[in-house]
Amino acid sequence: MALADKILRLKREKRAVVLAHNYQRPEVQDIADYVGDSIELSRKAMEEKDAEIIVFAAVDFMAESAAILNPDKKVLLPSAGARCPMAQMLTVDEIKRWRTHYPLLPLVLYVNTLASAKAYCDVCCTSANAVEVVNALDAETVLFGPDHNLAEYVQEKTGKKVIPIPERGFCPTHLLFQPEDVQALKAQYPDAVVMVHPECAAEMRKIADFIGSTSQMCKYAKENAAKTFIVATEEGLLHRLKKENPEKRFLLAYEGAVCPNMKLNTLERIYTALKEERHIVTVPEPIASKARKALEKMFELKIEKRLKRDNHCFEEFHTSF
Ligand code: 5XR
Ligand code: SF4
Repeated sequence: MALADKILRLKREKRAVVLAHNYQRPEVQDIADYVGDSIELSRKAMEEKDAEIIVFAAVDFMAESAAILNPDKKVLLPSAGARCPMAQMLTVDEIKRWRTHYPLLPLVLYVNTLASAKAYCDVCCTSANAVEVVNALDAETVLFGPDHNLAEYVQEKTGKKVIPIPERGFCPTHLLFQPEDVQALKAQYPDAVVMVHPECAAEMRKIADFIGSTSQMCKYAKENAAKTFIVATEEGLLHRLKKENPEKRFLLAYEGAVCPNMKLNTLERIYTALKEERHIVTVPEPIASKARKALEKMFELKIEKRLKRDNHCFEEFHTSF
């Protein structure tokens, strides 16, 4: 029996759900119950009331968030080595140091942080809602970590002062994108629309037609009439974009833009993880409850804002997140 079929059978037997991040290998996305960004996936897991096991095909911090938001389920990370280097860049000691310097400023942490760091922040954000979260805060200056490019983007969009902590936290994969590669593709496809992830450097944001998270790119590509898109984010997203929009053309802005940690989750590892029920991701109390508060605050801030703007769009909040 093919490996994919073996996984599907085991999944049914064990009442497991496989969630795959947008950056997973195509064959992993294809056997998953849901494909999305980490928070979308964690929320999907919350809706799966009958599921006992969640196989979270992504990296460490994403599985941690799923475990925090789904304390009654067994969350498995198929590859124990799948760690996000950006999340490693902000330690608790570093946070404490900045907190001592700026005791009165709110600390906003991108979800790309470990649970131990989240436990020390006031509110979390994703790349999809960072601007809204910072806007909703009653403060003109905020501490923001760990991605300094996302911090800079949020500063531009909100007009608030956004202090990056650490000073230069970054995603090694998104920093590979260069404007010259996009310009070369543009010369070949002059009508192409350029979509850029906010973890990319400022020069990339300047040449973007659209800046957004992976989930926002999917939405934008579906709704935009253009036929060709140049995409500056991890290559895994192109599989989903092509699948959802078979009549459109998607070009990766730089062929080497691969997150090696995301790619550690192979079908073989997913099968073994499910069979042996490993590697179980747990977040000890009280870290989990503090981190959960910061995640829940993010959901609340966004709800309040939406409700203020339009009383009818509560549903929209859930689907567009
Ligand atoms: O770079 C990432 O880790 C991916 C991503 C995304 O756009 O999917 O930036 N993840 C964050 O937005 C976390 C949200 O789920
Ligand atoms: Fe981390 Fe970048 Fe990989 Fe996302 S793409 S998991 S931020 S290293």
